[in-house]
Amino acid sequence: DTPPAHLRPVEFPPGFGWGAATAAYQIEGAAAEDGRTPSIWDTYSRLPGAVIGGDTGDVACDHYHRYPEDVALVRDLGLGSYRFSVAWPRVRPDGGAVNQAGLDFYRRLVDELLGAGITPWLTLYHWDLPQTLEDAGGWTNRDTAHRFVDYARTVHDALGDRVPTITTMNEPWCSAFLGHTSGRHAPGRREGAAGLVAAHHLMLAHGLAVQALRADGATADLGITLNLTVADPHDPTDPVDHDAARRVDGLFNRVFLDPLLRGAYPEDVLADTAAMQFAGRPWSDVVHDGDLAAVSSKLDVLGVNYYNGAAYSGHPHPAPDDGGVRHPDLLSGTPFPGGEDITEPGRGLPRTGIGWEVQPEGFTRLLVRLDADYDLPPIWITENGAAYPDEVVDGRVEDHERRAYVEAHLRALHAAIEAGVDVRGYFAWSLLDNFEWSYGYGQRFGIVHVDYDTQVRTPKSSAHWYARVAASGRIEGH
Ligand code: PNW
Repeated sequence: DTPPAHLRPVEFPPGFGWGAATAAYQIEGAAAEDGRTPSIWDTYSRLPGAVIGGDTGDVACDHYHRYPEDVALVRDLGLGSYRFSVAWPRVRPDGGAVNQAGLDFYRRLVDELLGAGITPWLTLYHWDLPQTLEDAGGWTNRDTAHRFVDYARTVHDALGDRVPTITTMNEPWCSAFLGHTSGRHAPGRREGAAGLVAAHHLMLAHGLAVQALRADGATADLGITLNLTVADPHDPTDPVDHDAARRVDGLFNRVFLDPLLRGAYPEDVLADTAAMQFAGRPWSDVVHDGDLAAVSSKLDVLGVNYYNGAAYSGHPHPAPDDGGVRHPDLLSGTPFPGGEDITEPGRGLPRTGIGWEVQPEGFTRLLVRLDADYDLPPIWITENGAAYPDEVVDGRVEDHERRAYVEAHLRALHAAIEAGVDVRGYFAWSLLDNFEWSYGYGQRFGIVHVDYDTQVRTPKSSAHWYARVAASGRIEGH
C-alpha cells in the first residue's frame, strides 16, 4: 500500500539550504545605543492603540548584546544559513552621515556567523526607516529612494565581500499598503493611493540600489523578498467574487512581480486605480520615464515569504472568526487601495494563533503559478512559519501545532520542487520569538522560545524536529 502524500517520506535536493530568519527591529533592542536614532517603528509603537499592549522594540530579545548566544543557537541547530536585517538608523542615523559604531555591530555579527560556519543572508530594509526621512515624506517622497541607495552602498562597502546574498527590501507590500493605506503598520498613514506611491518608490529604491551595487562591483547575489499570497474567490460561481480575487492578486502579488520581472505595471491594476490621486495628481504621475527599467534590473535571487492564502468576496460579509485574537482596530481599514468593498469571509480552514488560515496546498499552487507566469531567477523561501501561544513546561516547549504547520508547508514546497520550480532553500520564520509588529510580544513565531523577563532562550520541540530535517534533508514518513 502506498501511504497518502502527506505521510510519505520526502527528500529535498542535494545542497538544499536550511536556515532561520529574523529582523533588526524585532529582536535587537538597544534602541538608543551607539548612535542609533529613532525609526518609524519607534514612533509608531508609541501611538496610543497602535500596538497591542503598548509594546515597543526598545529591548526586544536584547539580541544587540546577546548575538553570540543567538549565533550559537543557529549553529547548535545545525542550520547552514541565517537571514537578518541591518537597521538603517544604526548605520546612517537620521538617514544622514555614516555611523561606524552602528556598522561595527553588523561586522561583529557577520564575523560571528562566518566563524560558526553559518552563511549570512543580509536584508537591507526590514521596515525601520529613519524617522527623520519620514518627516520629509518617507516613502511617498521620491528622494527617499536616493537616500536608500546611499545607505545600501554604505552597507555593501562594509560587508559586501563577506555576505554572499544581499536583498534590498523585505515585503514591500507591508511597507506600502499596511504602512500607508490601512495604517496598521508604521508610519500609520491611511491615505489610500499613498500606498501605491510608496510601493513605487520602494521598488525604485530597490532597482536603483541593485544598479549602484553592481556598478560598485558587487560579487554578492542581489535580490528582493516579496510576501505573496493565493487569492481565491469566496464563491467560485460568483463573478463578483472572482473579480475581488483578481483585484487582490493584482494589489498583493502582480503589482510587485510585474514591474520586477516584466518591467511594467499590470494593466488591470492601472485601470482599477486610474482615478486615485496623491497630492492632487493621478498617483501614477510618480512613475517617471526610466523608472521601470531600473526596477526590472536583473535579479540573482527572488525571496518568497508565504504564510497563508485567503478567499475573497466583493459582497459585504462579517470579518472571519479568528477566535478573537485580533483587536478590532487591527481588522479595520483595507490595505487594498480602492478595495473598500473587498471582504474575507473565511472558509472554515484551521487558523494559527494570529488568526491566519493554515493552507499549505496554496504554497504549492503559488510557486507553480509563479513559475508558469514569470521568467524567474532561483527562489529561496525567505520566511514561513506560524504563531501559537507556546508555554515553557518543565524546561520544554511542546509546540506540536507549529511542527505540523512547518511539516505541511515543507511537504507542499517539496511538491512544487517536484513540479519543476527552482527553489534552493528555506528559512523558518523565526529563529526567536520577537516583537510581532502591531501584535507586540503576544504572538510567538519563534522556533526558539524567549522569556522576556529573563531573556532565557529555549529551543521548542519544533526546533529539534527542524534540526533533524536540516541535517538529513529528509522528512520521515508516518
Ligand atoms: C512578515 N499581513 O510580516 C514579516 O516579514 C515579519 O517581520 C513578520 O514577523 C512575519 O511576517 C509574521 O507576521 C507580515 O498582514 C505582517 O498579511 C503582516 C502580514 C504579512 C506579513
